[in-house]
Amino acid sequence: MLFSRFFAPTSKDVPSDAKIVSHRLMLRSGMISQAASGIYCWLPLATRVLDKLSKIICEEQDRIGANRVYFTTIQPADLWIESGRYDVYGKEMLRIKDRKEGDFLYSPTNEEQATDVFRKYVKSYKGLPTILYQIHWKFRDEIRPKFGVMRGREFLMKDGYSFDIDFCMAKKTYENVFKSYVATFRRMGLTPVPVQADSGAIGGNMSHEFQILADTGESTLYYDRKLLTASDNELMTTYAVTDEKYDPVNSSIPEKDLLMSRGIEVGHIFHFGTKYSKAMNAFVLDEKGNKLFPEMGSYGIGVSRLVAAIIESSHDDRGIIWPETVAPFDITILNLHRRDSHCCEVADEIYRAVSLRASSGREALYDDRDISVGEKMADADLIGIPWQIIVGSKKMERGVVELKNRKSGEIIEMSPAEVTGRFMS
Ligand code: 5CA
Repeated sequence: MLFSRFFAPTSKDVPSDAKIVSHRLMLRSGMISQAASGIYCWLPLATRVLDKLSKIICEEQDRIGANRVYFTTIQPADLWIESGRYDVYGKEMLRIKDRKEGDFLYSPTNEEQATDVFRKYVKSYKGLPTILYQIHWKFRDEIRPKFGVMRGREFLMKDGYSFDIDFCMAKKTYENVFKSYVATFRRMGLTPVPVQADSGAIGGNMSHEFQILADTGESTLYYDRKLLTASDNELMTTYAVTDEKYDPVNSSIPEKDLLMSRGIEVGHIFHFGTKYSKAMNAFVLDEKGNKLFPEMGSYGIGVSRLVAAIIESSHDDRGIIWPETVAPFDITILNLHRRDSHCCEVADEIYRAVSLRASSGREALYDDRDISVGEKMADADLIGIPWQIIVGSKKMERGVVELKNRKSGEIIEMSPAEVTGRFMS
């Protein structure tokens, strides 16, 4: 992609109303454009990151046999009246009337709809277990949207719904999803901290939140220091709770081992048994022809919130530092002297070579804009692409270009052939 064609309206101005670093950096790097309070357009850089996150999520969901679907963003109110949640949900739900005065709503979550799809098609126990999931926009009319996309009103969520034959199988599914979430967040360059949680409006009796430690997080966590070194198997049982569940009097952890941190909730999983299957009469027939109400769970990831959470955990005072797996591009090529024909030739050639996807599989953003060297370098650091290939006339006199790692700041001089070779393997 040529930067001269790329829509990334970067800015040096620090937005005064953005209180946390991720919000400031998302605005300054031209990732988002506010449409209304808590409602944002996702511009190209941000869209590319959402796509990278979604791809990782889908690959990990595939591994546990979950099926990707699109439920609807607009749902008929009837489903929610049936489950009993239509009145309970209150003002967070955006209620809509169609032209025939029919009651609809914009999905804040899709338990009812998943249960409805399930009951229409699955009639026998042989159809279990089933997991359906989607990555789709949600709307919750939050009373206080804040911190940009961190707590928005419109946000992108991965939401999954499982149906199992009994509690034992449902627990197994829950554990599989738990492990797959740990793997998912790790692949995004994050260290997830799973904590036992309350299940709130979703209901249920087994629930974990996945938190990312950050001072700007809205949750307060109490956890055993062992959690920081726990193996995947130990993670689920190591003591960690949110402040809603923390009981200082009955805490089983000695004070010296108890840590307290702020965290950003990037995922939340729930087991809620037959709450929805019974309320919505979603049953299958068992081997003997008896009615069986599936044990259900639901599993969310805040995909759009993750973009902000990753920036909170990976930035410096110059800008974003994207982990390689989720970066909007792998490489940015900076042609510092657009009027120097030698620089242009070399930069063009490097761009052609590394962005030929068939051979390199890499995505490159080529900064061919006619702006100052300082602006180009500042934008590259702000946008945070993991590798910068810098082509400048001084170095070219010696036949070298620079390869800079955004994270470490390390710069290595290389010949153009070496640098392309480095990304072709
Ligand atoms: N139905 C379940 C899971 S499928 C559910 O809705 N869970 S949730 O309410 O906990 O939301 C799932 C995840 O979405 C949260 O962990 C959080 O990361 C994200 N999320 C929730 N509300 C917002 C919001 N207002 N803005 C951004 N992300 C949000």
